[in-house]
Amino acid sequence: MIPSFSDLAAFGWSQHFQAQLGDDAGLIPARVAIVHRNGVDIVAPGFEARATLRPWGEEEMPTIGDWVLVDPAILRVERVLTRRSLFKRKAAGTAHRIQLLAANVDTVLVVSSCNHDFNLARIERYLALAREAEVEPVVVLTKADTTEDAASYAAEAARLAAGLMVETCDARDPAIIERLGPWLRPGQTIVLMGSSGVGKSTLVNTLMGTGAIATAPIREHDSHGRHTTTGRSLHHMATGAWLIDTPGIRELQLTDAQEGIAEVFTDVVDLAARCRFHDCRHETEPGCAVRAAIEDGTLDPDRLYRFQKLKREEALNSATLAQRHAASRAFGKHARAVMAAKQKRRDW
Ligand SMILES: Nc1nc2c(ncn2[C@@H]2O[C@H](COP(=O)(O)OP(=O)(O)OP(=O)(O)O)[C@@H](O)[C@H]2O)c(=O)[nH]1
Ligand SMILES: [Mg+2]
Ligand SMILES: [Zn+2]
Repeated sequence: MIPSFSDLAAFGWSQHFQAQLGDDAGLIPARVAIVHRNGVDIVAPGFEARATLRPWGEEEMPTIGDWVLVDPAILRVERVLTRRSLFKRKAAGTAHRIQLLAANVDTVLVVSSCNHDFNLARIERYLALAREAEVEPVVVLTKADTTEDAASYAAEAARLAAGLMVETCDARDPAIIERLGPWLRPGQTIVLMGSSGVGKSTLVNTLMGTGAIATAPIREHDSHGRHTTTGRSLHHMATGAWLIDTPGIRELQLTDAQEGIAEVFTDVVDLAARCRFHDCRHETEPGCAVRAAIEDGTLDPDRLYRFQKLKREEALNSATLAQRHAASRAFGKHARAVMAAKQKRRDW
C-alpha cells in the first residue's frame, strides 16, 4: 500500500512526484539514501531496505536523493521519478563522463573555511552549479573561530551575487542550527558541498546532534583536508530536514552549465550586451562596455577573468562530453551493423 501524501511529504515528496504515479500497481515510492556499486539503500515511511536495480544504462542510474518506485516483493528499483533538481559535474580524472551528485535538493550549503580554502573562483563555481540546478545556495564559512577576519571573508563572498546568503560559524557550535533554521524545515533536502577539510561532516554532525560521521584534522600548512568522507549519505535531522553529506571535491568541473554561469555573472553578461560588437572579446575592440566598466572601476578585472575562464572550461567540457556521446552512439550503430552483417553471413 502506498503511504499517505503527508507521510511521504516528510521525506521530501511533493505534487511533482505524486503526479508521476500512474499504473505502477504494487510499486511503492522510496528515497535513495546511499548508492552502492550494485544497489541502493532506500528509505520510506516506516521502511528501510537495500534494493537491487533492474538493468540500467550508466546515465539512468539513480543518485542520492532520488525518488524511485520499488517492487516490495523482490526489493528492486523499477523506476526513477523525474527529478525536481539535479546536481551533476564532469567526473574527476580523464574519464569524459558525467557524474550525478545529488537529486531533488532544495538548498545547497556551499561550504568553505575562513582560511586558505577560501577562494572566490571556487565559490562562484558552486554558485553556477546551484543556479544551473535551480537550487538556492547558502554560503557557509566555517572556522570563524580561528580568525579575527571572519566578517571580511563573509563580505567578500556576499559581493559575488546580489542577495546571496552568507553565514559564518564554528561548525562545531550548535548555534548554527538556529541560524540555518529557515532552510531546515521538515521535508526539506539540503546538500553540503565544498573542498575536503572545510567541515562538511562536522556541520552535519552538529546539525544532527551526533558524532556519527567521521571527521579528521586538516594539514596545518595549507589547510588541505584528507578526503575523510568517501561516499555520499542522506541523514534525517530532528527538525525533519534531510541532509546530504558529500566527499570533498578536488576541482569542480562544470558541464552543461551555461545558464548557471550566466546567472552568476549577470553583471558581466549585462555589460557585454552593451558592447558595440556582439562577438566582442573585451580586449581592444572599440565601444567595449566591459573594458569601460573596468576602467571606471565598476567591474573587477579579476571577476571578468574568472568568468571567461569558467566559460571556456565549461564549453570545452560540454563539447568533449557531447563528442563522447556521439562517438558511443556511432559505435553502437557500428556494432549493430557488424552484428547484422554476421547474422546475414550465417543466414546464407
Ligand atoms: N576550529 C574549527 N575546526 C573545524 C571547524 N569545522 C571543521 N573543523 C575541523 O576541521 C577538520 C575537517 O573537518 P571535516 O568535517 O572532516 O571536513 P569535511 O569537509 O567533511 O572533509 P572531507 O570529508 O574530507 O571532505 C576536523 O578536524 C574538524 O574538527 C570549525 O568551524 N572550527
Ligand atoms: Mg567529510
Ligand atoms: Zn566588450
